[in-house]
Amino acid sequence: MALVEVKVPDIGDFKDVAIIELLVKPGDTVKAEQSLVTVESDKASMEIPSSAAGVVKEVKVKLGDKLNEGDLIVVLESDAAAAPAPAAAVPASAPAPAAAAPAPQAAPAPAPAAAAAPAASAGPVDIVVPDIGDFDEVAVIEVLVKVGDTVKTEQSLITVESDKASMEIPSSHGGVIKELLVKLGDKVSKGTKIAVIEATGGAASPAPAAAAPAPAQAAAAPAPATASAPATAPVERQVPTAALPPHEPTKPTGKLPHASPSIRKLARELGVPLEEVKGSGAKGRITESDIQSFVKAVMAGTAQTSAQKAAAPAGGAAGGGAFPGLLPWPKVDFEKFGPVERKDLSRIKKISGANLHRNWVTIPHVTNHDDADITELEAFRVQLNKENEKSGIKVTMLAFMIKATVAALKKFPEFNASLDGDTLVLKNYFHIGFAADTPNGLVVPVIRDCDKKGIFQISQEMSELAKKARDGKLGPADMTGGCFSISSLGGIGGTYFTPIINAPEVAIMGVCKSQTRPVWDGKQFAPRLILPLSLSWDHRVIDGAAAARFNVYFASLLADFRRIAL
Ligand code: CAO
Repeated sequence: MALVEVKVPDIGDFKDVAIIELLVKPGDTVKAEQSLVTVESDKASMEIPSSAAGVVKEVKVKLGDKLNEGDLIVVLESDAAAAPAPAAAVPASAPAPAAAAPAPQAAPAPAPAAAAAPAASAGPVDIVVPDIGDFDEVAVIEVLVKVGDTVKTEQSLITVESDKASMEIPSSHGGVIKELLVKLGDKVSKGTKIAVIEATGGAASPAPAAAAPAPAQAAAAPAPATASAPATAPVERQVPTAALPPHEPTKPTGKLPHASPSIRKLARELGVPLEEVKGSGAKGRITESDIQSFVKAVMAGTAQTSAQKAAAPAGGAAGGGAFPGLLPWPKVDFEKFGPVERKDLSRIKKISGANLHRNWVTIPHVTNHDDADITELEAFRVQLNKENEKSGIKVTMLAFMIKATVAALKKFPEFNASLDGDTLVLKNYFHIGFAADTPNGLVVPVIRDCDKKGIFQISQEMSELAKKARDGKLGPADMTGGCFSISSLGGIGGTYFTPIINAPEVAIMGVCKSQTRPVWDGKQFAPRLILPLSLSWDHRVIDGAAAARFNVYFASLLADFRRIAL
């Protein structure tokens, strides 16, 4: 075992570049060529690999440190007999030290060759990929300009990326882009023609600005190659091996999201539009956990990519998407018709809206309406509250409905289920959710194990959860695990409505305000207190007959609560 010092290799013109990511810590076992840190300039970012394999003994740098060639990064305990020569930063397999520097540099070539080179007259000029060190066959991941754009000398035209670094390739001339010869996914090397520019005047340089000159080249005057005749081999176009995800920006954004090459690669593999991910790292840098959170949010339906929004039938600019032929959402200049105010949807509304929308369009809903005669139950409830005035616990009809729901779920188990692909998951627990109206929007807290709780305990928990909901203090644990939900508008009014199923549940009971109505008892019309019921159910799981039976049974329990004990 020997101690090996791993230093920054020849990184060309990369000078004083800041460390933005530490990729190893003491105790880590690293392989040769494994990335140790990521450094970044304003035009490029790169990972610096280890020159040897071993166990990290000491990390000699920290976030924000500025690195230069030869700086010590880590000390490894290694089997290697002697410290090998520093690995080339990019690509790791660089054959010769002079060529090793991939050299994405902090800024484009400091002095465009224009100053030293003979002035060129205005006219079409081929813009080629300059000497970018050992970067060979690197993929174009962003095209920053389009035909017709006016660009300045040194303005970035495309971004290229290898597995360890990404860099922007600047234009050697200013002018108007006449032709764009590369597209996303193309592989480019030194000399690849990127564009034809109608140069704007004599200031144009005949030599491509070096994106990343190796030190030797930087020191010497650049060789005067003619812009229209790339010095190196003809352009080799390649079809990308893997299809680029559809979100990949095809129009210039002018700004590459702040992320290391490995994060970009991860995002591409997962189809994550990196420009839509919010970075939590230093200076908004996108980290792996940002990507994970983004993917989780999209999968959970709490966030949408802009492509999904555009495809959405409501609120999005474009129609179609999952519903081809659907008209786009109308874009109306409301101000034309009168004064308006704009207010962002609350966080709860955004989250519940996305969930409700998904549930509405993906579940084949049917709603059965029915009535329950709660005359006796209401009298009992009023009496109960009178007797227990001092307890501070007020019993509302909802608590009775929760108990009746448990009994109905026991009798009709397919209502206490969730679909998992083609499998029905039948639950042997009874957690009931209730919709609560809060100043910020609708939430559905869940009361657990309602089969094991009495009316008073349910009433108490309900009032605590409703308060927590109104105060915006419900946590995820308060709102998950529900089997069936009840949405009660009874304290407000209405007759019947169509509640939306709270997926992955398969049914929801909506109730409106009870009213005294004349009901024929066989001999005469008698005044009875009638509670309107609206049961929405998932037709993939439940049939209409079962739904009607559920309602009839539920209503019979409320009509004579003693039946619950049967
Ligand atoms: N018929 C007649 N009166 C009813 C009733 C019914 N079905 N349900 C409740 N009431 C009465 C209560 O008895 C109470 O009367 P008093 O003040 O005279 O005692 C009053 O209405 C208010 O009740 P409440 O709403 O405070 O209590 P609750 O237990 O019925 O409901 C809660 C609690 C949190 C569910 C409710 O406040 C709420 O937020 N409801 C809205 C749910 C909702 O928004 N659903 C729609 C979802 S779909 O968009």
